[in-house]
Amino acid sequence: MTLPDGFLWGVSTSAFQIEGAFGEDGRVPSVWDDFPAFEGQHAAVACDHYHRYREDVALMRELGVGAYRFSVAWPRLADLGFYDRLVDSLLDNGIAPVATLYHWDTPKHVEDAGGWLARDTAFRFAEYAQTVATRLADRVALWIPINEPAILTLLGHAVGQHAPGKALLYDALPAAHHLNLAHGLAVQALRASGARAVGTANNHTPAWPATPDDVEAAHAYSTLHNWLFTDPLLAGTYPAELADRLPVRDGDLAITAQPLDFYGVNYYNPTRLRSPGEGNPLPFELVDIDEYPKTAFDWPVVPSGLSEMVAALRERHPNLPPVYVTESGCSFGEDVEDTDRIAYLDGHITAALAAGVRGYFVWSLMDNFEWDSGYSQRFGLVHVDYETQKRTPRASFAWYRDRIRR
Ligand code: GBH
Repeated sequence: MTLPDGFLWGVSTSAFQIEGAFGEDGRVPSVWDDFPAFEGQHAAVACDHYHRYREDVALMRELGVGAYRFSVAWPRLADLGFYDRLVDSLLDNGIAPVATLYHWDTPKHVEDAGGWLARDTAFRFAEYAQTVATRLADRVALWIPINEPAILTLLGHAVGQHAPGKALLYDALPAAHHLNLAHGLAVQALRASGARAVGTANNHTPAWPATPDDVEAAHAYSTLHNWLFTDPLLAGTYPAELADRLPVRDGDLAITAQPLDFYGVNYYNPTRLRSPGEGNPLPFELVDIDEYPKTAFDWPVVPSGLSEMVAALRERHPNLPPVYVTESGCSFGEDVEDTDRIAYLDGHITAALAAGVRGYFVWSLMDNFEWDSGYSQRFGLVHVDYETQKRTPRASFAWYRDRIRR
């Protein structure tokens, strides 16, 4: 199979999950700093990437990736020097920098001023985007303003499993609109500062009805998880069934629908739904998918879900820009002989290529702080010993390197 011209092989990480260095160079606290995680774990050191980035870039060079997707920490706005050095080091090693502006680490002072439930946060975010772009736009290849607004809305604001820990159910929906608005304003700011290519990265999941009677439940879930975050960006509309709950003002949907150079899909697994039982305030219930193998997180391994999802996106949005898989990966045990991860990646890369995507980014370069699950879940091509900070490439690292060479 021949790859499209300019196909990008990459790896992804995010600032909060790897950097550590909480108190350094003027970093301010974020909503995640003290959010409860598995066994009281926290990310104050994490992979100490802030101090070890040269070693990590050297690993990526050995891996042979053409691109590295990282995120800039909004809490580090006062001193962006680290990202300057990181970007230069990537370029010195022939790796294209792909920068996400925001991967969930909201500064605490922004949250205290209302966070994503406040419209004003979208404008504060655009100012932040402008500052980062002024500093890095001459060297960053691809920009992603916001990582997975769907997960931030649903887990962070509707059910409270992620920071900022709000469990507002449908009252979380204003956050979705403010995130979509922030995306559009940031795209404008990035372009005004000379950004080369701007897109997005959202989490998408095919919604499978458990039985023919559950089609409505699956539709309701897909509307909330998928379409609430694609329609305003790609069509300048909102799904009709949610429109009443969104604080949209005149002109907002022209802002959210900025033309994009690419569309990033973060894919992990499909979701199975059934109609809600009595007393459930939501129009669906999740049902276990048990006819596939599972990862350590218990997520079903379904490579075909990736091609199915890309097809669904193209069907709903015929103007969908070129697609990159901006995250795909799995958590398995600590073992460095990770044949299960190799099988996972092999299946998902095959599905991605069949779907005609323009790039594939493995989540993740190395084991890292998995949000509320702390260090208990390992997603890395590289094993990290959190006592010594020693990095050890797993078998999947060598496999991915060979796959890229091929
Ligand atoms: C991404 O989110 C994040 O961008 C990244 O920071 C994170 O480390 C990575 O994934 C791994 O988690 O239990 O079957 O219902 C992923 C969002 C939300 C995707 C939960 C899978 C659960 C599936 N995930 N979802 S299931």
